[in-house]
Amino acid sequence: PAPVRRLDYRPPAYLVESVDLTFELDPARTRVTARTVLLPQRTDGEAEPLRLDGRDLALESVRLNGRELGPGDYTLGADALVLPPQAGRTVLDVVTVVEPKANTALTGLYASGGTLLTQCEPEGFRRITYYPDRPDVLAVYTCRLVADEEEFPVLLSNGDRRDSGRLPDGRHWVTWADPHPKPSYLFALVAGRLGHIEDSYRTRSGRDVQVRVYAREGALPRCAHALGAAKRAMAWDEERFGLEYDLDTYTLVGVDDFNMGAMENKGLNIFNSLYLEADPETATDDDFAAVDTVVAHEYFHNWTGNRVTCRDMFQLSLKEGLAVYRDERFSGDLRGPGVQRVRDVRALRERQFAEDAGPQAHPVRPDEYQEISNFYTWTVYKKGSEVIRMLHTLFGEEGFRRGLRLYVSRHDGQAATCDQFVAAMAEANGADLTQFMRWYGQAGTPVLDVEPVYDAAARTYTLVVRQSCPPTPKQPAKEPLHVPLAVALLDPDGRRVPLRLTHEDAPSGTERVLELRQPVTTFTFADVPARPVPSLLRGFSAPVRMRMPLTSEERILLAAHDDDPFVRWESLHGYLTELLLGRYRAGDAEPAPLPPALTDALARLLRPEEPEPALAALMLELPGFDTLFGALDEVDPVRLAEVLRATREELARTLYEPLLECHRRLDDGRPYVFDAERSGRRALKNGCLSYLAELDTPEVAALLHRQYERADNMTDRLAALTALADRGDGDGVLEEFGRRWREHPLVLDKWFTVHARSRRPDALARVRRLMDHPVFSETNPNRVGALIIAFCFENPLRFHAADGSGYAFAAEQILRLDAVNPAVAARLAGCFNSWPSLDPSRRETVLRTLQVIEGSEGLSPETSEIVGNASV
Ligand code: BAL
Ligand code: ZN
Repeated sequence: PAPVRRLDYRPPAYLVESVDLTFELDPARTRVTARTVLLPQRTDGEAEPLRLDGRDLALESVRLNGRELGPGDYTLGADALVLPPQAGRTVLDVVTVVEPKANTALTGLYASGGTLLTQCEPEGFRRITYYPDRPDVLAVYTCRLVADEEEFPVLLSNGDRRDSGRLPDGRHWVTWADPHPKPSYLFALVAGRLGHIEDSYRTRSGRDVQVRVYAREGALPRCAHALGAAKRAMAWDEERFGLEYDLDTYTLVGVDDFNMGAMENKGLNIFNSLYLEADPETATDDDFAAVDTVVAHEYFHNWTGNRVTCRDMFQLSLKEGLAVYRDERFSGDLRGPGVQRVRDVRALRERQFAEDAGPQAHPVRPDEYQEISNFYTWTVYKKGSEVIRMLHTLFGEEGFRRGLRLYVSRHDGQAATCDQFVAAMAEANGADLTQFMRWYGQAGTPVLDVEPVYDAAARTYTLVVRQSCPPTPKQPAKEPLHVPLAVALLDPDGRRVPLRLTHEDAPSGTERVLELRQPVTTFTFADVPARPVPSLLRGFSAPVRMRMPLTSEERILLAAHDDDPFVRWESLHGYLTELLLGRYRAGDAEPAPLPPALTDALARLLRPEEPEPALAALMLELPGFDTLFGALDEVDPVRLAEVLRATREELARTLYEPLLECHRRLDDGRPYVFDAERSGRRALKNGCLSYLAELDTPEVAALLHRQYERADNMTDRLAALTALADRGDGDGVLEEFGRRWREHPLVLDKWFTVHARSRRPDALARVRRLMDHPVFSETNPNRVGALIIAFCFENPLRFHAADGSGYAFAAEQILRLDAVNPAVAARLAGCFNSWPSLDPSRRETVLRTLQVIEGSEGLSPETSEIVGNASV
C-alpha cells in the first residue's frame, strides 16, 4: 500500500458535533448503532464526498437525515463507506455488526476472558462503526450499553454514568456521557463480571472524584497499589503543573489480553493487568515501580493527550513523549531522581539507540508510515521524552512550567501539533527554538566528539565539541542540532571548580548548560588552576553519544566523587564497556587481568558507606549485550555473549568476599515493604547474588537455595530463581516455581522468561515445549512476550545460534502469530533489525529468512512494513 505522508495532511471535510452510540453486547455478534451528527467544513466551493472509515464491519443499515439508504446510495469499500457530498448539518444513523469473540487482533471491540472491551488507538474505532476515524475530529459522545445482566453486570464507558435500567429479557442497560469533546481513538467501553475497589480524591478546587479500580474478583487484592498510584499521580499533576482532574469519576480497569501496556481513554483508563496488579508475593520491586509509572502515564494523558490531543498521528510524540517525560519525573520524585534517570537512560541507550541505528530508524515525528500501529516506538516515546527534557534543561523548572501552562491553556479542546507545543515553550521563555525543531525531524543518534585542552600557563581549559549525526534511511545528510550540554569541572580532589568562560567578567556557579548550535563549538574556561576532570553531559542532558578521551583514573575519580548520579554511573559503565569491547576484539587471546583500580572501584560500591544502594546496584551491573553489540561491526553474537559471561565470572571470583559480605549485610530479614530505600537495598543484594551465582562453590549454592526457599516476596524469590536457572542445581527449583504458580499467569510469565533467557544449550527446545504448557496461549500478548519475544530479543546466545535454529524459530512464529495478532507479529519481527551488524554468515541467513517471511502469502500490512524496511 502507498504510505501515508505527514505533508499530505488536510483538515477534515466534515466535523462531528455529537455521537450517540448504542451497543447491544454479545460476544459472538454485537450490534452497534451510531448516530453521528456531521457538519461540512468547506465553504469555498463544492462540498466533498462524506468518507467514513470502516474495516471488517458487517453493515446492517444506513439512514441519512432519517431516510433509509440502499446500496445504490453509497459506495462501500474495504476500508470506507462513502456518501455523496452533504451541504448542511447531516444526521447519519449507521448500524453495524461486529464479532468480538473472533477478534484476536485485540483492536476494536474484543473479548478478554469473559470481559468485552475496546482498544481504539490508533485506528480501532473504524472496526466498530463507520466514522471519520482521525484524531482531529473531536466530538461529544454518549454511549448506551445493553447486555445480559448476569454475564455483564458491570457496564463502563467514558465520562460520567448518567442512567441505567432493566429490560424484560434479562438484559440491563447503562448510559454514559462524556462532556469533553474527544477524538474516536479515546472512546472505550468495558463490560464484564468485574469487582472493584475505590477511594475518593478531592481536587485542589474541591471536586470530589470517585477513583475506582476494576478487575476480576480474584485480582482485586492486588490492585491497592494501583489505586494509590492513581491518587499520587492526581496530586503530583496539581502540584507540579496545576493540572486537575475534570470528571466526577476516574476509572481504571485491568484486563488480561491487551496489546499495549495501557490506554488513556477519557475517564476510563484500561490496563494490561501486568501494569495494574502488584502485591509482594507475586510482583517484584520493578513490577511495583512499573505500576506507578504506567498508572501515572495514563493519568497524565488526561491533559496532555486528551484535553489537548494530536492533529494527526504523525504528532504522536506530542502526547507520548510528553507523557513519558511526565511519568519519568513522577517516578523520579518517588524513587529518587538520580536512580530513575540512570534507569531511563540505560533503557533509552539499549533500545532507542539501537532503533535509531537500524533499518527502522525514524524521526521523533515520522514523515511517513504504512501502519501507524508500528510507530509506538522507543523513538516516539523515549527519544520524544528526551526532547521534552532538553527544553526543561534549557529553561529550568519555572520556564518549563510556564511553557506547559501556556500550551495547555492555548490548545485546550484542540488537536495540536509538535510545532505548536514548541512554539508555546519558545514564547513563554522568549526563546528562538527554530533550530531545536530539528530534533523532531531528524532521525539517528547525534554524536558529540569532545576534545579537551588544558593550558597550564594561561590557566585555561578548552572544550572543542564537534557534533555529527550518521545517515539513516531516507536521510543521508543531517543538519546541526541545538544541543544542551550540561558541564562541571572537578579538581583532582573531586571538588567542583567555579566556572567562568573567558568572555565573562566573573564566575557564575559550578555547573553550566552550554548550548551547541554549530558543527563545531569551542568553550574556554578561565582561572582553572590545575588540569580538571570534566563532568560532561550531566544528567544525560541530551540524547547523544558522547566520545571523549578520559583516562581510567579520571573515570574512577568521577565514579567515586561526582555528585551527578548519571556521570558516576556513566564513568564506570564507559570503563567497563571499553574493557569488554577490548576483550571481544582480542578474539581468542588470553584476556588481560581485570585492572585493580576497576575492581577496587566496584568493591567500594559494596561497602556500607555507599550512600545510595540503588545507584550502586546499577553501577555494579555490566553493560548489556545490546550496548556492546551497538558499538561493533560484523559481530559474532555468541562470542560476545561468552565474553560477557566470562567477565562476570571473573569479577565474581575477584570480588567473592565483598559480594558475599554485602549480600549478608543487606539480607536483613526485615519484612517486605515496597519503598525507594528498601527496594534499593534489595537491588544491590540481588545484584551481588547474580554475580555469585556464576561460581560453583557450596557456599553459593546454599545461599541461592536458602534465599529461594525463605523469601517472603517475589523480588528475592525471582532473583534466586533467575540466578539458579542456568546452574546444574537449579532444576528442582524451576519445577517448584512452575508448580507453585500454575494458576497465576502473570507470575508464570516470569517463569517463562527465565526459561527463554536461559544460557542452557537446550533453551530453544524448552521454549518450544513450554508453548504446549496449559497456561501458554498464542492469543495472549503477555504470554507470547514472556516466552517467544523474550527468547528472540533477550537470549542472544541461543537466538543467534550458528546453525540458524533461532532465526528459523522466529520466522515460524512470526508467520503463525501474524494470522492471530499482526501487532504482536510485527513486534516480534523487529528481532531481525540488528542484522546489518552481524557477521557475514549470519547476515546472509537473516536476509534469506526475511525474504521467506516477506514472500509469504497474506502477510499483514503491519508485519510487511517491518520486514520490508529490514530487508532493504
Ligand atoms: N496511547 C497508547 C498507550 C499509551 O502510551 O499510553
Ligand atoms: Zn502514552
